[in-house]
Amino acid sequence: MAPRLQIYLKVSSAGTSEGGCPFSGRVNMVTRLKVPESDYEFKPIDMDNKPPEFLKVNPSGEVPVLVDQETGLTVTDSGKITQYIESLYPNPPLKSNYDGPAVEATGGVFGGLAKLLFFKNKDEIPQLKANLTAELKKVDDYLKSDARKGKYLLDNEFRELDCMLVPRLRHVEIAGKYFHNYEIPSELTALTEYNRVGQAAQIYQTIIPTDEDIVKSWTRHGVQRAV
Ligand SMILES: N[C@@H](CCC(=O)N[C@@H](CS)C(=O)NCC(=O)O)C(=O)O
Repeated sequence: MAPRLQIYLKVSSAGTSEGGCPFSGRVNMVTRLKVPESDYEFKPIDMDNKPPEFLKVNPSGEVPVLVDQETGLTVTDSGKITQYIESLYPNPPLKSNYDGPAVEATGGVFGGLAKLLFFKNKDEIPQLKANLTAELKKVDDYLKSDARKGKYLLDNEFRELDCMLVPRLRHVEIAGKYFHNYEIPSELTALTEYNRVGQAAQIYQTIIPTDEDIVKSWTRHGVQRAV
């Protein structure tokens, strides 16, 4: 019998489930950290050639998607999927239901990057870069605050919120540089260190996409180099 949880993630160029989608990366890591191997199966989806079986499961065509064969439930959206996994497998606790200041502080990073990459005219690029930096500064401010209790976002364990943020920071780093020559400002010292430690974490190294797959994930949507 197929494993209970069927999890659809974006494919990589190598054909694995570690493609350049930060939402898939979040679910991929949470699954690996919590779910026994016998209970899940990753299904890598080629986004340029979505199989009918996948579109039947999620007609919107977005990844990630989780299908629980035991309950017949289909869950879309990375945040909902990771909460669902946490409800089924409470241990180890990844604090998927955490709703404190780190959520607010980290929530605008990916949107800031997307707005820059999808700029409408060249005149607005400096402002869009400043906006992205302002979002990153919110994370830096939080990391420098007393609310943070360890080397990762919440404490000394790589939690669900780290599974959310680290892949997004990798996109800022790789896509920001490639398309706009944008670099995370070095004065954001706490963020720079968090990014280094987070990307070095074993669980992220297990799923880290190639730079080419990150770039490809944006060019697929028409993003072009502005440098
Ligand atoms: N809010 C969703 C966003 C998921 C999303 O945007 N996925 C992208 C890939 S990274 C997608 O499937 N896009 C449709 C496509 O590329 O055809 C989540 O958190 O899961």
